[in-house]
Parts: sequence; C-alpha cells; structure tokens
Amino acid sequence: STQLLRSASALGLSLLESRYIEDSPNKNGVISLIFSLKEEVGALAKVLRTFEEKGINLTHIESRPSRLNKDEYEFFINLEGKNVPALDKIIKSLRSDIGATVHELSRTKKKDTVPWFPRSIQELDRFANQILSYGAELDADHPGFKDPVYRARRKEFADIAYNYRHGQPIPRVTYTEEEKKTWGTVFSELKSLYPTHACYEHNHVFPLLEKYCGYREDNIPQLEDVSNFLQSCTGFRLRPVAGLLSSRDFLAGLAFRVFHSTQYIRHSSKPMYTPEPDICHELLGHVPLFADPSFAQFSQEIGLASLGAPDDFIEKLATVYWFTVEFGLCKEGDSLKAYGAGLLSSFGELQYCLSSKPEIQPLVLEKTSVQKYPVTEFQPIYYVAESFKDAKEKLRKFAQTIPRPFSVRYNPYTQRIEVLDNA
Ligand code: HBI
Ligand code: NLE
Ligand code: FE
Repeated sequence: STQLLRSASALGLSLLESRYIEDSPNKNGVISLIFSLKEEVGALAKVLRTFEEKGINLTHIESRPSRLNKDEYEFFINLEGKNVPALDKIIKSLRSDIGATVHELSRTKKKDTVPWFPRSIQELDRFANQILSYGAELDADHPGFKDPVYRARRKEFADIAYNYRHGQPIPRVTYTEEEKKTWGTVFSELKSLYPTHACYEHNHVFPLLEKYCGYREDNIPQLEDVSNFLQSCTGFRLRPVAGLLSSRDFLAGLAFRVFHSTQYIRHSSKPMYTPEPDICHELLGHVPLFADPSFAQFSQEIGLASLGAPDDFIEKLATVYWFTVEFGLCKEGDSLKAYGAGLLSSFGELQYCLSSKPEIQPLVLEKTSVQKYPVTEFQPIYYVAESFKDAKEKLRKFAQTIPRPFSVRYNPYTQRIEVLDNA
C-alpha cells in the first residue's frame, strides 16, 4: 500500500482520499434485509406495523414466492439505518415471535465507520454554529447571566463568529471602557507574575506581542493582528468562535494550525478566574506559545491524532490537551514553570500551581489521558513535561495506539489533510 501511495502522490492524485471516509457527515447507511413469512392474510401488514412503531422508514420493498418453502413468501426491503438499536429488536422479534427467517444483506455498522472530519481548511466553516452550552445563552450560574448588557454584548460576539468564513479578515471590535478595564486588571496582574512563573518561551514571545500586536494594559489586542503575527511565526492562525466547540471539532482545527479563539471578555465582576475561555485566556494564555515552533508542532500533532478517531479516543486526546496545552507545567533546569494557557491566564491559579498545594506528576500519556479533572476550579493535579519535544514524541507514540485504518498528514501548500492507507 505504501507503493500505491507513492505512485498516487507522484501523479498528484489523491486516489486514496475518498475511499475510506464518507464525505457526508450525516449520511445514514442503507440497510437491506430479506425475510420470509408463512403465507397468511395480514402477515406482511403485521411486520410492517413493527417498523412503523419504531419509526423506521422503508425505502423499497419487493416480494416473491419462496423457492424453498412453497407456503412462504420472501420480502426484500431497504430501510434507512437511523435507529439501529430498534432495528435489532425488530429482527429479533421477527425471528422469535413470527418465526420468520431473516437475512441481513448489508448494513453499515456504526462502529466500523469513521467519523467525519474536515479535509480542507475551508471546511472548518462547518463548525461555526456547533457551539456547546455557553454560546449565546449563558448558564444560570454564570456571573454574566443576570446582566442584560453583558448578554447582549455576548450575542454581538457570537454573531461575528457565526458569520465568519475562512480567509476573511477577523472583524475588529471596539471594546467598551468597562471591558478594557477588566482586561487591564488581568493584564497587569499577570504580567507581574510571568517573569517568575511562566516558561521561557512565553517570556520570550511576550515582548514581541507588546511590540507588534498592541499588547498593553490599556488596549485589548485585535484577533486579526494577532493572527497575522502568529502566521508569520509558525503558520498558526486564529478564527473567531462563539463559545465552546465539541472536543472533536476543536481539536480538528489544530490539525490545520487553526486555533478557535473567543473574542468576548469575561464578566467584570470576576477578573481573576473564569472557567470558560475568553479573550484574556486566548491572548495571554494561548497566543504566546503558538508563536513557538516546537509548541506549535506539538499542538498540531494532537489535532492530527484526533481526525477520524473514535469517541473514546477523542476524550483521551482532549484530556491530554487539558493537561498540556491548558494546564501543563514544564521543567526548566531545577525548577518548574507554567506553560498551560489556563494557568497563564489566571492570576489565582498561576500562583497556586507552583505552590506546594497541588499534586505534581510526570507526563505519562497512558496515565494522563485517563485522569479525571474539574473544569470550574483549580486543578488538584498537574503533569510535568520534560520539554515540548519530549511531549511531542510521547504524543506520536500515543497516537499510534489509535484504532484508525489510515494515517493522516497535513499538506501546508494545499492546506488539506492527506489520508494515507494503512490497511
Ligand atoms: N472550544 N472554543 C473552544 N475553546 C477551547 O479551549 C475548547 C473548546 N472545546 C473543547 C476544549 N477546549 C477542550 O476542553 C478540549 O476538549 C479540547
Ligand atoms: N481559568 C482560566 C482563566 O481564568 O483565565 C480559563 C480556563 C479556560 C479553559
Ligand atoms: Fe484554552
């Protein structure tokens, strides 16, 4: 198969691309069945009623006299493979209650199909309206929930993200005085901690962001400027997002070196910690590290590993992401530093994570990937990476344990994912 691949790519073909993964995200498999029934008034009607009761749509039906048993009829049906558990029940009851002989001719088993994933950077546009919980509607315990001005503002940001398409400049936002004040508080408190608490790479890039992207206490930088800066460093780019994406969607973006970034700011009543991402978290926590080549590559590898992976593996990768990109610590000589964005954007947790309170463990992906964690309070446990390079090598090994009948690579010239047959 390597040979086939080589010749295919030599010809500039993407022969293998369409073979393994269905292109449509929602295509339901068609299931074909043959069953036989004793000839009897209403026998077929009885069977059809069970399909009706389970809400299963038949798209084709044919009948013929059975050649094997003179007193039986055979029916050939196609049905939409939507409610597969119900179908299993029907087949069972046809066999046991009616005594029918049932043959399944074809069936796209859900567990064998590969989940859809974007193949080109433009396809990330499909994620825009798939926001989880916190999107335009805020949860009742959110500090902004009872604040109508804050809610209206969040809707403005959500609309920018919904309407955004790949390749467009990210709309500039005029932040209000109150928003700028919140940013200023977060910015100046954090900036005072970075020299002692943040990793080398973060401290290296931060002055460049001040110089080129308008990182200042009295100014909230624009995503468009920051995105252009990142592209010139590592090819990473930002795209605006209205809130939390599913882990699968969010991680897929990283495979293209695209980081989904919120544009709104946390509520002014709680500047020091918020459980959801906001522009402080993205710009102060994530952005500096995406400008580092080694970290950028590590992040992209998590994204590539996630493409088409089964759900349980996505959860593991999301957990690895959590304990590295979001809440990772790293070694620097004899001391520990923070490189996780959730730490670098939270004044409270940045101090706490390097205190003697939390538990510290070395990064071992088999263990780290199944660690449970809280999402709305300080982490009880952190994992320490030797280096970004080491983390990346561990991740590569870990990715090889994904049950995937193909491997992927990103072609930066075409900005497409190439799918390589492993079978
Ligand atoms: N969505 N917009 C956005 N930002 C994130 O940081 C984010 C997300 N969805 C999932 C997620 N992070 C993580 O919890 C991991 O599951 C990847
Ligand atoms: N707790 C972080 C902060 O306050 O900035 C945000 C974490 C987002 C995962
Ligand atoms: Fe984050």
